[in-house]
Amino acid sequence: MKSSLRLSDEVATALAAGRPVVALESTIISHGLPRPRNHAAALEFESILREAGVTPATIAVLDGVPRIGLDAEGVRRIADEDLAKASVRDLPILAARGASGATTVAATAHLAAKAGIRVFATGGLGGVHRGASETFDESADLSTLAVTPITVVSAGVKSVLDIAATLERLETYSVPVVGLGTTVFPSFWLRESAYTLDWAVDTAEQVADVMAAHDALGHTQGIVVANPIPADQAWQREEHDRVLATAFAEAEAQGIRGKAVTPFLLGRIVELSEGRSLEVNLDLARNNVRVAGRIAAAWSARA
Ligand code: PSU
Ligand code: MN
Repeated sequence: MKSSLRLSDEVATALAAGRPVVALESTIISHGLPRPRNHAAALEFESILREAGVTPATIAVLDGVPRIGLDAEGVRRIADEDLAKASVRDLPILAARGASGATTVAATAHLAAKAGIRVFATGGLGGVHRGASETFDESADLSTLAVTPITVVSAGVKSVLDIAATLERLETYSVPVVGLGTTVFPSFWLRESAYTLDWAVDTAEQVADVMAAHDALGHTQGIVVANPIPADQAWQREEHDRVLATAFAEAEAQGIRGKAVTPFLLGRIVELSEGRSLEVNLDLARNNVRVAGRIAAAWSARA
């Protein structure tokens, strides 16, 4: 059975030398962004890091092997193939069957932490879905961060989720949440939400300080860095509210459930906004990748 992690040479060398490494997820590529932009985005996220002197580690399961750092063929596969959306619980099944999957925030964080990577960039974190008190639909992203020592940079969570409940769960799980330059929790395409955070940090070095203190206390949870999209790149609020309401109503009417909810909503939101949400999604993801690169550099500088 093929089950052990396979690190690319580039990632293994960088980690062994204590150089900065940032993990990148593959579900955002396979299920969160439309083809063919998804392939360009996967390559661009990696090159943003390389240009900053940071090694990218895009993570996916290919033919049963959890891969930490993909070659060009691996990046093409996560963009072009119809891969399963793989959370932590799917990893042993993919491994046992020699199957492939695109890893969610949960599965990416889990595998990255096992490989010794401390910083991870994504677009938006999964969370508690609206109506979860009936459906129990809460992303394993949250329960995984409760037990996974990695710092995740995200633009908050989408307002299709129950943001208040998501923040409550992160509190329950003792996962620190810090806003970068703000105490207003961002909602993915928008800089704001109705919810505030207790703590803001202003620099990547301050995030590294929190990580070091977290370790010194023996804490093993993840840390969430909420990074709002720059104001000039945010989505226009009226269109955002209108499109989300429509997409949400369609998901309800069509009875979309479980792990299909997030990809369905993201896909419909891109269509309903005639691609405008996609540009915002790409901008916020690029911005998170840049910030994660700076945090990884600050972290490796203190080792
Ligand atoms: N949020 C986005 N884009 C995404 C996702 C979340 O803006 O592509 C993906 C991430 O991979 C996240 C997953 O881990 O959706 C959460 O899915 P679920 O709610 O089924 O746990
Ligand atoms: Mn779910």
